[in-house]
Amino acid sequence: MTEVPHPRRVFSGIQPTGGLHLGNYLGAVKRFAELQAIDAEPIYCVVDLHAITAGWAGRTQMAEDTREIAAAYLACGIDPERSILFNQSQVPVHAQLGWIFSCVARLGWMNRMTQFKDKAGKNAEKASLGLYAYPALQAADILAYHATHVPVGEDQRQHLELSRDIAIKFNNDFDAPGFFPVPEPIIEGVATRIMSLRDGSKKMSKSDPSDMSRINLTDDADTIAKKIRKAKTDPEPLSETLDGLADRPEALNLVTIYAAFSGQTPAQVMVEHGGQPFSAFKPALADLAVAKMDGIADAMRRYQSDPAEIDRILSKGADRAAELAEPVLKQTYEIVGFIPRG
Ligand code: AQP
Repeated sequence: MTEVPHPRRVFSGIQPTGGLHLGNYLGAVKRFAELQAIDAEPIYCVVDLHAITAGWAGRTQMAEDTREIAAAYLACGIDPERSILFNQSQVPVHAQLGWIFSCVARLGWMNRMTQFKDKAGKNAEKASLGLYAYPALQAADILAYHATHVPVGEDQRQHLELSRDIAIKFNNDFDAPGFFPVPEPIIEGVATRIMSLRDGSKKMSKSDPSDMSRINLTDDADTIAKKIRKAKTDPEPLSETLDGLADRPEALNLVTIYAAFSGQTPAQVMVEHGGQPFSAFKPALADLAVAKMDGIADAMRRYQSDPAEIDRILSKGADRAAELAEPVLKQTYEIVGFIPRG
């Protein structure tokens, strides 16, 4: 087989395991929307198959959570005419290719995944096989489209490396040089790891039991301002320079959020705000966050009030996604030597 370079193609996904927060927005979705100006037809997926790896929210909740993520994508500027927007379970290729990749990935690789260790906790024996195999399905999500670039937050770096290893090993083991591209993560900007507002050592997360730990995309202006006002900090004012925040993760997190919203570097934020007490910096950050998130919660409510329209957008996106993924699966089966139905 001759190696043909793969054209650039962007793919990323978000699990419907609860509403999106500021970390998902600054680290992922805002970037997804911006990439529409650079990339033709990026693919953005609501990865619902992944959402049952760590438990089931219930039938109604599952569908509502899926629509909520779709509404968040749309409200944050994903345009279904310029991007392919769909939910994963509508395109069976993901699961079919995921099986093949489960046979390519090595147990030793999976055993190193820190996210499995974090999510399975102390009782790993009771974790699902799906949670363990999750990164092989994630590789299938990406490679089903021969995607070459994957915008994600820092927490996904290790999974992306595994996707790269799977692509390389499939190409080698099945004697198909260059068939799957080796995808590159896009982990750019200052906001690739936004931390909890209650604990600067933990990332902001949907599954954190404390709602005060995160700013939700559905929060109104008063709630956003209150959460920033109450964010955990130490009693000292901001240091004069960024170096002075090295051992102050909560303060550094607030400066990082300010930088991400204002389009500055954290060092530039310190030129303007260094030395300020939090009684001055927090209100400035709250005003900025409220202004920059203005309209997102309202737009989400508007989309969510019309679930039939969301379902229509997802189905149309799934048709287009299937058009791209099915030929890749067909070629993969041929490479493996599976006999097709006559
Ligand atoms: N705190 C964060 N800072 C920057 N980026 C983040 N992402 C998640 N948290 C942060 C990025 O958002 C995208 C979607 O993530 P996901 O919901 O599919 O999975 P996750 O990383 O597991 O997100 P959560 O909030 O932590 O969910 P739960 O609590 O369900 O595990 C990804 O690109 C991710 O990097």
